[in-house]
Amino acid sequence: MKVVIALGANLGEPRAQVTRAIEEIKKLLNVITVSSLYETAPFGVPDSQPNYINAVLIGETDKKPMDLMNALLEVENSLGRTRSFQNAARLIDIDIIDLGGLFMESESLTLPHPRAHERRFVLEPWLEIDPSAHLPGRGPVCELLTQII
Ligand code: PH2
Ligand code: MG
Ligand code: MG
Repeated sequence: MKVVIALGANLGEPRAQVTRAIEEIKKLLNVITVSSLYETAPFGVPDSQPNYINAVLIGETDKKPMDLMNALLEVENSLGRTRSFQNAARLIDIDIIDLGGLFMESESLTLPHPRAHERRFVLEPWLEIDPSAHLPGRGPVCELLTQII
């Protein structure tokens, strides 16, 4: 199945952590395309947070959703991620945006990512590596981007 994964970091050495996370993800699945690294202003969180480094990758995997999510959580942990509160500044964040167009909602995983459509820091890197990207249930990524202020 095709998988779209977003990465973000805004503590420590964000560029190094995002790059290392991509290398670790290459050990878990067949990574096909990786976007550039984007420096972005913190979105939906206090302005006092440092800027983020964001990227998006597209890959191919046979893993089941929860298995993939748990493997990605292990990558986060191996890079030193700790959790205090939602949207707290972090060393690394790895989110599944879309997994083969699957819709699911459980306590620990919602697919597609429920807030991806409003996040420029996800849509812009995604569009860079897939000009015809489509977010299931929301529409073409190029159109979603025009709806964000
Ligand atoms: N992640 C968040 C909240 N806000 N803002 C930017 N620019 N980049 C992020 O990765 C990000 C965010 C929660 O996951
Ligand atoms: Mg996130
Ligand atoms: Mg996350």
